[in-house]
Amino acid sequence: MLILLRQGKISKWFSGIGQEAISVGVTQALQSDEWIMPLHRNLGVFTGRNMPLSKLFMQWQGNKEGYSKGRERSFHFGSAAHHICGMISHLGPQLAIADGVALAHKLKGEQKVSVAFSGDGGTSEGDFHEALNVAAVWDLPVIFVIENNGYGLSTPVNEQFRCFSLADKARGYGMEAVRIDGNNLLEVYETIKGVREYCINNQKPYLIECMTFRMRGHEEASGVKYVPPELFELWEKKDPVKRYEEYLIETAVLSDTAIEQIKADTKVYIERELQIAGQATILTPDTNEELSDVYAKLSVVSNQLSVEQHPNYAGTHHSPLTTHSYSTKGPEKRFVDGIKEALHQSMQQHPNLILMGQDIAEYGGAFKITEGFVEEFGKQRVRNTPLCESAIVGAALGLSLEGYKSMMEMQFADFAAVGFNQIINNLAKIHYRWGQNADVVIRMPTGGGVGAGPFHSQSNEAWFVHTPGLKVVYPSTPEDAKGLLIAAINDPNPVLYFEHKALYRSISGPVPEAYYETEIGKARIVDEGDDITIITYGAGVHWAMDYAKNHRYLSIYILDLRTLLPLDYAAIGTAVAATGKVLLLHEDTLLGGIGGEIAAWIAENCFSYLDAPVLRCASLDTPIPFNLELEKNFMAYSRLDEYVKRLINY
Ligand SMILES: Cc1ncc(C[n+]2csc(CCOP(=O)(O)OP(=O)(O)O)c2C)c(N)n1
Repeated sequence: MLILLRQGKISKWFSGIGQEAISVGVTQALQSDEWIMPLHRNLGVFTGRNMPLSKLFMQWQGNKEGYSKGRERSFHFGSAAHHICGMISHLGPQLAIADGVALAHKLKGEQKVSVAFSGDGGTSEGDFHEALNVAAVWDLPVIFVIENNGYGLSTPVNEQFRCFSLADKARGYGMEAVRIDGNNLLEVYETIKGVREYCINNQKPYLIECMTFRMRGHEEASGVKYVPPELFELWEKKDPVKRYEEYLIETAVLSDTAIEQIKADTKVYIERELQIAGQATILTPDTNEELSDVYAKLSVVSNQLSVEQHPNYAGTHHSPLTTHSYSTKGPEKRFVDGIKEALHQSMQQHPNLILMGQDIAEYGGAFKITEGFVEEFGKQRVRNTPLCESAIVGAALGLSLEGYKSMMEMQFADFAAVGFNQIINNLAKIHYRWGQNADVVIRMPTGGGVGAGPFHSQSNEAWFVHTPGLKVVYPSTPEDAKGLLIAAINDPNPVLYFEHKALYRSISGPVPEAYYETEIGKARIVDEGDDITIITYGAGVHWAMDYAKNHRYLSIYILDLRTLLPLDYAAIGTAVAATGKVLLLHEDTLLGGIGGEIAAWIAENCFSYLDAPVLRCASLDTPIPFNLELEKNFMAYSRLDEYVKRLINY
């Protein structure tokens, strides 16, 4: 690797020289179908799972025939076939994915563990603590392996933490832990074997701190000036490969000549594989392919268990799926009931659907949407979570690796901020990066109007609309609340489902009793009209409808976007053409809101239809305030009349 890097034949990569025994020992001690979440020093995990070197070289050359079609660098890729989950640069988030995989094993009653790696530096991340806590509280068979090599990038451990050993951190969570010599291959191997048995038999997590040393810089360019030279001399003597070689000679397992032969054969193998990699075709960008790989296809169910195969299957009744048409009628239900019915029918439909969230089990959730679910579907599928938003999003992804669907309820959309990294970097990017889907729905109780202040009423949908790989839906009616949630759960991609809290019990409408989908990506014409067009979503739809009702002399075309990512551009175009005067209305603040994006699209694509500038009516560019009068003043609705008049009078 060093030679190839210097020759420019592979790109920047992170050396595990001096730490090989850990990756190799761990991988050899596991079954080949047990998931590993490796990090940047774990080449031995990839080679240990027998990934062809030629394809690995193509990966490091950014070639299309590597593991990520040239989209990812160094070790940031995974392969479901090899049960290796690709890391993201942020390190800590990978630990919770192992929780999710372990939960899947537990639910299926499988005799398996998952393994996640961390460096000593990574143990300072909040994600480390959340992942350990969830694993401990849920009694998950997961092994956390820490490679304590004494340094972060350059930061020594005494500037990283104050506990004596990292194993102590596990004890704080009620988890067993052990510190071992990470440079002794057999010690690593035997420890993992034993710990694996412990985790499976006791259904508990375990932490292993492997003491080791990094013999080279963080990566080659950064050097090792900050490391006292005597440490290299000390650790050189403990080199894991040499030690194992000596052991094999001492015990007469191998002779000097046999070792020379192995080295010669390996060299030939490497050269041959490198040559194959060198013959790979040069990558030519294909924009269509780039765009279409962002999302998993709707038909992708490759790693899904069929309903009947599933251990949770109890012969539940399965209704045929229909697509909702607006001629369909149903009993009057509240918005909140539409959500509840969608979840209930989806739980019956998908025995592999797991619900997770704070207080969602016996308590029924902050908004009582899952009331009664735990009695009907059990604690395994309706899971109270600790206050660990990041780890729960990560666990949801882990469940998806093992063919489960999951719905996570954010208690309030505002709290997605502490799970943000997992959502935008792990869930959103995974399919584009290495072809793995994230079959996860996150419910986001959102919006203001009830005097709940800056941290219980934000509109944060725009944070997510800007992230390729996510889908963002935002119903405004009870029937769409049901149909969009069913569609979101059926969709194999990560979907953020925004539900406006003020609509929960204030809005009612017909909700068909059938199990049906409202198609994601399709807007709805609420009303046709000739004077002006209002394009909106969520609470904005009701503001626009109220306004139209109170101003009957105006003929207003109202478009409910329903999905914000992907947007229904055809419907937007038609709505613009209908009146030539467009107002974008949303509860979110103005700057960087979705209205700006749609206004730009209209300017670019519908200029000839316009009879007035596109206007945006949004909330004030301040945090959302608590006092009801201040909140009213903040809300876009308080300026709606002014904007409509400006548009009409233009
Ligand atoms: C969240 C985050 N912060 C900072 C970095 C930059 N960074 C990459 S590796 C690294 C050091 C990691 O140290 P450690 O966990 O001990 O692992 P090691 O590299 O020593 O194996 C840092 C600071 C990062 N990748 N992610």
